[in-house]
Amino acid sequence: MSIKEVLVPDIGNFKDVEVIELMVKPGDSLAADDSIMTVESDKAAMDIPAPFAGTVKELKIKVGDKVSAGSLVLLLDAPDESAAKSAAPVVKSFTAPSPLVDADSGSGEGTLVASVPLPSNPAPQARAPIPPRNRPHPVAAHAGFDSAKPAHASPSVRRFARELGAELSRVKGSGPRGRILKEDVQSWVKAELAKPAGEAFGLGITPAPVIDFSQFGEVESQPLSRIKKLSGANLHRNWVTAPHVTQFDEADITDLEEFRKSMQDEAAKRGVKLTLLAFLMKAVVNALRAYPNFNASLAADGENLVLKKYFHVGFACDTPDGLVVPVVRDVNKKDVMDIARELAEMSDLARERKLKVDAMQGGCFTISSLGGIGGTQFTPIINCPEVAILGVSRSDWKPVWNKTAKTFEPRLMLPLSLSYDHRVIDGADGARFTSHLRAMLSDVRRLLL
Ligand code: CAO
Repeated sequence: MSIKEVLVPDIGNFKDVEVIELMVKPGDSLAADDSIMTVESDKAAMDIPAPFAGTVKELKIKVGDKVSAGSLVLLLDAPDESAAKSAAPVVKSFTAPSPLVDADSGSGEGTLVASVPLPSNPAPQARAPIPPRNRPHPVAAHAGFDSAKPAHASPSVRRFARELGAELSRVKGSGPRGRILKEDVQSWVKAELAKPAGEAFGLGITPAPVIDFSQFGEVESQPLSRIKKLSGANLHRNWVTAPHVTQFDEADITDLEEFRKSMQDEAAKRGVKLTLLAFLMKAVVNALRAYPNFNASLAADGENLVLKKYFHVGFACDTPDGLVVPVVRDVNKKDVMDIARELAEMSDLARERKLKVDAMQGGCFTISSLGGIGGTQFTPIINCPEVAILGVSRSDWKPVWNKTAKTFEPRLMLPLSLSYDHRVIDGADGARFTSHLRAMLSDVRRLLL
């Protein structure tokens, strides 16, 4: 081991720049490239890294000092090997500079943070000239995440904030001239983590008050089923993250119901209950083909839409333990009888808790039918990452103007509620999709095409 001097390296045209931050103190063990200090001119700030590993013996500068290339920074107790390396004519760390783009910087012009190790105090005869491209690259001193509120922070603090995912524009600086220090970032992250979930995401959701309901009357507490807990969390996330719009419509299913009933006996002979839901599945696939954006998911990067070439349709199934969504695969390749049989089998399995996990995966679109129960309309929650869901309510006989618009005819009308993710689907397409469905359902022959 020997005591080596660490000098300010060649920092280009910068002279008499101020030391604004010291990251080390006597006794600290440093690895090569660890940041020692940050210097700042009126235009830029840059970190000065340790040229080699060692223990800080003595600091020769303090915050506020002005330094230039060659100024003595500190004494480092370093292994003789490091010293020998640093004195070599070609310094190893100079051969592969890899400046990192400073993603926090909003200036957009050459905002690079130098992470290039620099030689500090090679013996004069061994000092290698520093090629300009290998000099530390300054970052704009006041470049911020949000240009409306510039963040004033050193490259190392920016890097630290980036590692923790902290937005510097939201951190209040306690350093000189409002500069953001590492401790400020730490405090900000701690405070964010302490906030209730909704608030931390910037939703400003007031936490629900804890109420003792027994003060108002007799109560009984029952644990939520595992399915309710899981689906509850997913429904909440889907409701909060996907901007929902619900499009309402009505389909005339008079002829469809007549046809379905006329087929009941034949279906029964094949051991099938031919349900409306099976026809709805066929109609939905037809509409998904016509409007492929509905058979899609947003990619995780939020930059792409993943269009699916398969047609797996889920259906909400009410079970004693809560809501599950079995998925009928390749609906486009099956006839209504097969679909009806599968719907019945899957519903039974779901209610007996025997449905396998993979039978609930891979859905492209979901149908939630409450028609067998009642209600006129409802707004279903999208089963993300799908982008739309069709709600079906109870059909009802209604007086509808006939084609001549002179008399009313009793028609069986089926209420439809299509909720869609407005990030992916525009209102016009939402209305086109339900109109397409209406056309399919009001003329059963179309379903065969
Ligand atoms: N309008 C009027 N009657 C309807 C109807 C509609 N839209 N849909 C079904 N029916 C009638 C049927 O004709 C049948 O009557 P019959 O027994 O006299 O023939 C009865 O309701 C039962 O219908 P079905 O056997 O076809 O079953 P279904 O399609 O109504 O239900 C299933 C199947 C799995 C969807 C249902 O059991 C279920 O779980 N529904 C609840 C779904 C749910 O909870 N959704 C909300 C999720 S939150 O978004």
